[in-house]
Amino acid sequence: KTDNNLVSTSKFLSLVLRHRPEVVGLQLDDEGWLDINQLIANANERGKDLTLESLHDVIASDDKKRFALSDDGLRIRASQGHSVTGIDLKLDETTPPERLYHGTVEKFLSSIRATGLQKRSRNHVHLSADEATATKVGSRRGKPIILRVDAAAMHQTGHRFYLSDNGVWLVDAVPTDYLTFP
Ligand code: HQG
Repeated sequence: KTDNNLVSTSKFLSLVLRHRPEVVGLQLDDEGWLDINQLIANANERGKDLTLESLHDVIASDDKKRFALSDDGLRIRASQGHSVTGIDLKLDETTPPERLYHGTVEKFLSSIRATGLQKRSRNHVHLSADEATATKVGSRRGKPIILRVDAAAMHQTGHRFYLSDNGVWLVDAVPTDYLTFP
């Protein structure tokens, strides 16, 4: 398998498992899982080349470990990044490190200063544990701007933090008071 195939399969899985399971005629269960054999069968029916092997390749090699298998190996889900509503990943609430980071771009700053970080189309605001990761996240949209989040203070005042299986910090929102702008 070439990297191109893996990337394209990873993008397809992100689409199905985070945003639009209906493209393969399926619904995620309450915790975001899909049955692997059903996913493959339905994808194949719709002309999408997907095999058990390519699926396992992507799970193992994906650069951000975006997908996880259930313990019994029969189901797959995205570890974070969902916009599908009504699912609960059942992540444990976790005490965050003192500081977290968010990578964004200039054009969003005035809005972020006004309303804080909001989840927009996704189910959570995504925060990074280190500036290098936040820089990569911001770079997807242009010249990255890194905001620092006072996670300790947020946590102390009762905001809940969740850590996805692939190391992304998830919160409902970050009020401006807890943000430091560059
Ligand atoms: C911005 C990737 C205006 C926010 C990454 C961001 C991540 C606001 C955009 C994951 C705002 C939302 C998520 C406000 C936030 N006003 N703009 N009040 N609050 N924004 O893609 O964090 O490769 O939903 O700064 O690694 O960029 O897909 O979130 O620019 O983990 O696996 O609104 O996506 O992972 O964009 O990225 P997104 P994100 P994957």
